[in-house]
Amino acid sequence: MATLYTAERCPYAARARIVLAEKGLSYDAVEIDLDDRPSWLYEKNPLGRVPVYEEDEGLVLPESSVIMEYLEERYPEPALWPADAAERALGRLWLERFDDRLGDAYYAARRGEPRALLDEKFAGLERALEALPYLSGREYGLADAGYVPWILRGLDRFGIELGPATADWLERLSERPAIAAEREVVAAL
Ligand SMILES: N[C@@H](CCC(=O)N[C@@H](CS)C(=O)NCC(=O)O)C(=O)O
Repeated sequence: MATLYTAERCPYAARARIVLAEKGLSYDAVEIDLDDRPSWLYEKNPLGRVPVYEEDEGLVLPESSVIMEYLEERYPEPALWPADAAERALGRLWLERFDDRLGDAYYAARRGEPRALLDEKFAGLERALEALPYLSGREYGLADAGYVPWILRGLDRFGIELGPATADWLERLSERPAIAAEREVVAAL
């Protein structure tokens, strides 16, 4: 049995929760109080951050995108990267450029900085989703799982009105039990 050191309010941890759920994997979830982190967390991740994914066999893995990629390789079914190499590469680019395409603007708005930059990033997502049904291309995948935690949290926090393509995308995603479960986590925060 694996363990996920996690926090319900953490969107990075949500990435790992979503992928574990998509793969149908059981695990122990250890909820970390981010305002009073246990000192032993730093032994698992010197940065003291969640998520950390740990296996009984000894693997201790921080960093949400690394955890997602590991789970995808270790448990290939159901596949969460498209079969097409170019689509996979573009999906990985979404994850690689997350800070630029959404994260930095999200956290700036959370610090109370003007919303304009965040609105611009949502407009960028809308343009991408007008062109293709998923961030990872023609099929749902890790890029979508990698962005949706911030969309779910941003809707409530910033009262964002999604463009039609992004709203449709979110509706399609929400039909997936893994995303519906995360929506419930966010609703209960
Ligand atoms: N790059 C990390 C970021 C993880 C992260 O920032 N987690 C936050 C909670 S959402 C955290 O643990 N913050 C505590 C800190 O930064 O000291 C990842 O992708 O896993």
